[in-house]
Amino acid sequence: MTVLARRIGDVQLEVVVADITTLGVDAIVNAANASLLGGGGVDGAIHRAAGLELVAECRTLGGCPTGDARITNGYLLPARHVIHAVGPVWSGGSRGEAEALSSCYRRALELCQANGLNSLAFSAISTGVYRFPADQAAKIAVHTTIDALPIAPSVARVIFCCFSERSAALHTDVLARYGSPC
Ligand code: AR6
Repeated sequence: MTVLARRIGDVQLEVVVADITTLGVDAIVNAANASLLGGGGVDGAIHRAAGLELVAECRTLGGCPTGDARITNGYLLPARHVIHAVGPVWSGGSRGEAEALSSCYRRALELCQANGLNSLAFSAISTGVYRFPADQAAKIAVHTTIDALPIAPSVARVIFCCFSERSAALHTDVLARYGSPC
């Protein structure tokens, strides 16, 4: 369900409430851990829906540091690719958590550009098991994405895929201040 859609230049940005494994975009962004070998939450849902070939490809990557991201195929998912971003574990906010979370969004957009991708959907990285405060995370997600759009001119559509109405409201509050309705 689309909650809000805004246009900034040639790019459409949307807040939707959905299960990210159902979205037919060029890439969905997973909230992974540093092993890249799967886990619970959205990571577990993506691995279940993609099938075992996904974890087989992830094993070849040798993990990923916090704040960075890696791209794989999407296998049985409707999405062509999965971008596995490793968000920070929240530990009070003074250990570089905001910078690391921001870096996840920027790195995902860089990977889209490097692979010529047009559409991507972000999960709300770090806001579940990793306990990043959802309001602060939504601000970082939207602000970083908008700031980084110039580094990813291949991208024409960005979805902030929220799993709850509350998460969607937090993203909507920030995104509504930008661009024009579409
Ligand atoms: N579609 C969209 N969003 C979802 C879905 C889904 N199917 N399922 C959950 N979410 P989390 P984290 C939302 O805990 O905090 C894993 O075990 C959820 O409501 O999945 O970055 C990894 O392996 C929340 O808003 O990721 C890591 O070990 C958001 O996704 C660890 O959890 C992120 O919650 C990463 O923790």
